[in-house]
Amino acid sequence: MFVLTYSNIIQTNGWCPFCERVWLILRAKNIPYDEQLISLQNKPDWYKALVPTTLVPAVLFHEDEDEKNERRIVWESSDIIEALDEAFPERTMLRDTPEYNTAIQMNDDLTKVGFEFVYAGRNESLTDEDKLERKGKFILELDRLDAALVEQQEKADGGICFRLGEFTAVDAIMIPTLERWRYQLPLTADIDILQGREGLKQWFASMDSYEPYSGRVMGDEYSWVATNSMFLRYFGGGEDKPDVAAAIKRADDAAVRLSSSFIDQAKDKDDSKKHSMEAAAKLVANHDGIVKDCTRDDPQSQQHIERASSEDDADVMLRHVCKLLLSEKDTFKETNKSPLPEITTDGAAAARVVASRLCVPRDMSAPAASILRATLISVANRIEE
Ligand SMILES: N[C@@H](CCC(=O)N[C@@H](CS)C(=O)NCC(=O)O)C(=O)O
Repeated sequence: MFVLTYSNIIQTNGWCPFCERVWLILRAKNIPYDEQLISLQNKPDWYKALVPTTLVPAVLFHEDEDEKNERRIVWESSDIIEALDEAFPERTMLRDTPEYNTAIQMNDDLTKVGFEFVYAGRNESLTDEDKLERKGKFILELDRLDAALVEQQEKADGGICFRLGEFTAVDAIMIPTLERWRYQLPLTADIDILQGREGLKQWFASMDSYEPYSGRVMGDEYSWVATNSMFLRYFGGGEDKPDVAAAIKRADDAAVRLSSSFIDQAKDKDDSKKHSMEAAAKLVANHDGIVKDCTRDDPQSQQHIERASSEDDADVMLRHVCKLLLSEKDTFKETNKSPLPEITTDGAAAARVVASRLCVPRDMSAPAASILRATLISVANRIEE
């Protein structure tokens, strides 16, 4: 068992950086695992009984070979990573070297000053000068990391290069927070962490091309932008403050802008059938939940997105989209050729809602979501023709 916080129901947007580290390492080490998703707002009793801290992630190791059937539960992401290296030593993720320890320390320093800067808005006692000072410290640490990455990349002489050359636990530990900052800070703090930082840019390019990350764990720009207003409501320091309200509006507007180009965004993405199949499988497994979600009249999140009204049309639309995704042929070409089922324009509205509600990596991988969103919008456009 491997526990992730993502809820299968489309209502919560769980990102747990600690789960993501473990998830990525499981994939990088190619360890077979089952995942169990739990709601953090309403943790199941079995989980509370099993994990003393009740925090996620936790991993249940079980060995069925030789009928030993040993079961061992490990929690705390750092202990889990260590236990995974012990149990599966073929491709270790931890390193006992000064370079590794320095990289971990540098990341600790960066996240400390980064969160002190990001959450400064919540602290009423801070002056503008204090906030500026926090920003300065953050920028300094980002530059320090960038310089270390450039140095590493120079040794590697171009091509794929992780924090210490090859992929290690330090990359898995770094990526969840850096990914969030990459997409959210341009909106919330007017900071593009990649701007002028070639080392960081190269590192992201290496991560983006690393399948254990990009094939499932990676979040995408739209999901971070679309959930930004939720983060701001929780952690921004109060919606009543004009700058927080303005940031929420900026985030929602940016999400709407991005959603208007889902088809274009999918054009240069990996559109292999594997990803269409993944999207189709998710639509089938969660069909009833998705129909309800895109037509509900009391939405709990993304309330600015107007929901569709007919469950029947949503149902017909989703079945059609699923058929397109499952077809042997190119999904987009099929979208334009295949006859549309009998459906009203409310089916188009439902398709647009589902595309805007899809959240990565909660619901599926980034490549699968990219194909699904583009297919939904193409179908919506055809219905409205
Ligand atoms: N030190 C822990 C931290 C885990 C943690 O804080 N998980 C959060 C989710 S990001 C959690 O379970 N929160 C639920 C709660 O606080 O009840 C680790 O590294 O595993």
